[in-house]
Amino acid sequence: MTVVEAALSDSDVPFVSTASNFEKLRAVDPEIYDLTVAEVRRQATIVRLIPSENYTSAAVMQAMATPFCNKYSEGYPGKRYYEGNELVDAVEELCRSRACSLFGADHANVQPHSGSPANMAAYYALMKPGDKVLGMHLPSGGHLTHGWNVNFSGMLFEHAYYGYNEAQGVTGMDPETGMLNYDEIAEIARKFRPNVIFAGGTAYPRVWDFARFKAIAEEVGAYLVADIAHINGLIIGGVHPDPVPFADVVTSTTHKAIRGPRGGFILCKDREMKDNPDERLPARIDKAVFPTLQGGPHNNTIAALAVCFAEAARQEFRDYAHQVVANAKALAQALNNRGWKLVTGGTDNHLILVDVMTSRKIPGKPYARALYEAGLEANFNSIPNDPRKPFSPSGLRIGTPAVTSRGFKEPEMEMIASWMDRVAAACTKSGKDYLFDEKAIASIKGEVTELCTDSRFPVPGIDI
Ligand code: DSN
Repeated sequence: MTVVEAALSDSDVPFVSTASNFEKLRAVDPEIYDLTVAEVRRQATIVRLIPSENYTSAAVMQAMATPFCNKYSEGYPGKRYYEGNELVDAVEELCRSRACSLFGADHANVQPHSGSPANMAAYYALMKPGDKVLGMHLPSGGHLTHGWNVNFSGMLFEHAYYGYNEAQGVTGMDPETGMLNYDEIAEIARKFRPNVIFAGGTAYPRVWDFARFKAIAEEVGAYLVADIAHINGLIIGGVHPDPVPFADVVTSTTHKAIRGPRGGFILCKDREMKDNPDERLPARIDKAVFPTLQGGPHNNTIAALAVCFAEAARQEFRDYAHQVVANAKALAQALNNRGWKLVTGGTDNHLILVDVMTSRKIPGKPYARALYEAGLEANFNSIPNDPRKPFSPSGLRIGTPAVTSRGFKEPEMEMIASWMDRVAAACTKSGKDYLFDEKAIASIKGEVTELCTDSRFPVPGIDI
């Protein structure tokens, strides 16, 4: 039985979401109710290793399920286009001020619907179509919105990349170690003269040197944008350097290591604009979000984000962030001990990029599928200079934010590494396809389920 079949079937593991008992939903729409309950069960019975996913608390989920979702409120606190926004204003003010105090920022905009709109707003605030952006090469670990050619950012703006791809002549990353090479990035910036440099990515397992990026940006007269979507929680927890003192603009999603609802936010300095000293950056950012890019904000999401920021300000969250990194290092070490090849050799943060093809002669995609059937949820991913195509690349990306949220520590990282080994051993090549030994996978799945239903490891927001 697959993970999804098991979740949809009448399970003997009665998980319920603590955010709601779903009784109204069941009465009105039994089909969506059934899928919801199945998803609760699925999330509780898998080991979530996707580094960009996490579990929100019940309090965050409850804030999302509030009548704030009914309200239109184009504009900003104190300046709306609809009546009836006094309480929405109070929520957004709280959310903005919590964001500023958590990150030490001058200004926060908490309205972006997600990370891509947050980045788009940064472009609109800082650039004009045709201007130049320098960002991390997507297959080397960057993000679509950092100037990739099929994305608006690569279509509207001239772009150059740092990373490593020999055939495409992309440099800025050490071919042997996979570490960013800041001297090469500076050289690319000197030649390209970007208006904006993006520092940040989705699959770089090492520390971002924001001070160095700032020096490069200053030398070439560019704005620096730090996209901290992946590492936001680590920055708050003090386990990754903080970009706020260096970057002009900081963009982020809200649902990764920080454990909030799905959304986005932008932080910025209160500085004058290069193209108009009479204009200030916070006003430009706000204008770029509304009215340039978005209409009404999602007020229930903003309420939930405010709750997430309150949770993230507590000591427990700092402890959590430290354990995320400790777990990632333990998992990387356990994989290294088993002879897996990891891009950069290990990790400084929450994620690990595994070169599955070199390690076990299996592409990332069939391996991720076999892992999932064994109850381990990860995603296939390109590695720097990947000889394979993006839809069937060499790598696998894993991370520890979600498993740390359910209380896994170093001993459980050993178990995960051992399961990863056994899943690889259960995969064989047959012609062009990769098959897996169903009996071996089912046996691993049994062990994974046992761990996931152990009362020591509850999923936030879901109770047995
Ligand atoms: N989709 C996100 C990730 O998985 O890293 C990036 O936006």
